[in-house]
Amino acid sequence: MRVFDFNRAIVREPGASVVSGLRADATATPDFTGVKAEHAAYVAALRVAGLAVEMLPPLEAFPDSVFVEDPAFVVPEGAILLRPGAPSRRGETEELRGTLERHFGQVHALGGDEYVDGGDVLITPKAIFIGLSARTNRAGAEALARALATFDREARIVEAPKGVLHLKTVASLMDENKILATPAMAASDDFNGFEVITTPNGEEAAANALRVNDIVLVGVQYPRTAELLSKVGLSVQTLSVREVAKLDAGLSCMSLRWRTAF
Ligand code: CIR
Repeated sequence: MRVFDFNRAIVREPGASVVSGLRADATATPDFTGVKAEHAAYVAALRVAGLAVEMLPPLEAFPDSVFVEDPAFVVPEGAILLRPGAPSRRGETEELRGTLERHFGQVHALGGDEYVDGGDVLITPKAIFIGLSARTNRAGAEALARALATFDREARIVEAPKGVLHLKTVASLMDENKILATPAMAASDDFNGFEVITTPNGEEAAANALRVNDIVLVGVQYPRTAELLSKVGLSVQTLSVREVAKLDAGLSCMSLRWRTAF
């Protein structure tokens, strides 16, 4: 089984409050109808790729809760309830607990001063990379690494480049041996042993792409990246992420994905 083979996903419908979500550029206000349309197209793409998608109801009290990847991390062996680094997002974790307990026999949790956003956790066949960022601290990364070790999963703690939201803002797995990364991330030694494909100038935001089964989802506004990926033999499907990008989000953020035996 490849780490990007999935048959299940959890997503959360965006609420109208999504337009008040956290973002670095407060002048770029997303449009609710646009976010809903992008989310619906994303869910449709996951279903076409073969995933059974469970859609959770919107949570108006948590504007960023559509980015369901951040409050948890899942692998087929179990789930880990994370503690998002942004105070406004912490309550999202509890809102996921029941759903994850229904799907997974083992559910771990972080505690105390341990903070991790799922956007900082990149699964690869070699290791699960945990990026230290403004959202993910060392105590959180180490606690997550210990939880993953109980599933016999090896974690590797790295630094996300300064000024980016998450590790997966700047890197994503394309196949067993290929990583798509921004030039800043590609310049680190973290992905030694992988073939690193660098995002073209001006398309750095394309680095938050998503490999799902046999396809790679890429933002439609990044045509040069899509072409680059097609040229190395990947099956690319483009989706609009114009509105969610205004919330510093991309394609990995909107689902939790895993594979079950049934
Ligand atoms: C936030 O700042 O938390 C949200 N506006 C965006 C979260 C994006 N999540 C992700 O990349 N995993």
